[in-house]
Amino acid sequence: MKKLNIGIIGYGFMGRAHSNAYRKVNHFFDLKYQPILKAVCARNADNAKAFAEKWGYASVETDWRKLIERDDVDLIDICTPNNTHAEIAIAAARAGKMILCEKPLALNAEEAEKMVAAVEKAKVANMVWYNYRRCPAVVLAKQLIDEGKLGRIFHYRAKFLQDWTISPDLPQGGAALWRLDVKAAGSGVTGDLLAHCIDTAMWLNGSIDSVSAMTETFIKERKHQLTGKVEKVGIDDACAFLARFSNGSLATFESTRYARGHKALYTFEINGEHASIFWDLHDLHRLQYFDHRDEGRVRGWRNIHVSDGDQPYMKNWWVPGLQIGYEHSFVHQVADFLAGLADGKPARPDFKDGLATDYATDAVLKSARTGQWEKVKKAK
Ligand code: SOE
Repeated sequence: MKKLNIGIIGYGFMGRAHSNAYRKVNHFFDLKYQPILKAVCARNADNAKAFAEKWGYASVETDWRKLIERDDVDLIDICTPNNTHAEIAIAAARAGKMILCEKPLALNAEEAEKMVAAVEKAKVANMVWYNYRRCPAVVLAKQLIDEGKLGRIFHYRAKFLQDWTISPDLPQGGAALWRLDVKAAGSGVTGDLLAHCIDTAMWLNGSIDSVSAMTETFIKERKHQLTGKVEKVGIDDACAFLARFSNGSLATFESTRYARGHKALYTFEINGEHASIFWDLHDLHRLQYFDHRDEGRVRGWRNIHVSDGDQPYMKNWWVPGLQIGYEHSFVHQVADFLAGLADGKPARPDFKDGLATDYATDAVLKSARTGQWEKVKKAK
């Protein structure tokens, strides 16, 4: 087995999710590559050391530039706030490193274009962590659509609802709260949550042609954790948009962090000529499927428990009936990345797919400003 030395930057929520995936992947998937946890990089040396000990990283760096210069690191995994992705990724590509980057790829499409150009010039393997594509039930949805089971698609309906920023006392900026600071995040729910919905939607239903959006910032000012001052809030707290897909189907997308009672309610429903499907992140191992071609007397929504060996990824886990969860989507993404390295068929979403999503989120934010329908640029 070939060793693939990982240098991870950032040790927050995603640092843990990715590290867990690197540690587990070879226990469950037969692969030609093995990730080796070489180094974790973070500005705070004590925290980085504690993380390295907990997860088994062999060394610690406090400057990402040093990490990128290291000959014993093959792959840079970027788990830092959005405003740092472009600079790190472009430098890593120039140093010839493979790059796995957290979503969204960049603050905006302009930055993302430079990242795509850098990885293409350096010819380095690259991928963006849109992990929900790797939930077995979502992959089953993809299979059903690609097999034509739904027929012509008329509607796509997606939502991502949360409720964690309702309090006006919640500060913005700094550790854990950078998602509320527009300088670090680029946008609010559009780049953080709708980007997931858009990535899945374009994977399942093709490219988005145009969008018409509205956004709102409900809490206009919040104390900034780093400056200690009350500052204007620049992110969108909520966003809803209409979309036309290139295949002619119509869509609605909605996201908010102000839906009391919902923590991470990502759902999508797709209605086709023959059949419909529905998926819900809170019940992620299930896919609901309605097929109009079933015999009338027994026709109805099927609630498919995706845990059988002939369903996506499941032969690698337990026995039929025993489900898996959120963290496994990251294990699957690493498994597919490593398999792609071995067989020369790179796993996706790659940086170009990440750019396509950034084009869509840029168009959504533009439409919210102009009040007009906006065309979505296509990644060439
Ligand atoms: C925000 O709360 C967040 O953690 C996103 O940043 C993730 O991408 C999403 O998967 C869950 O919610």
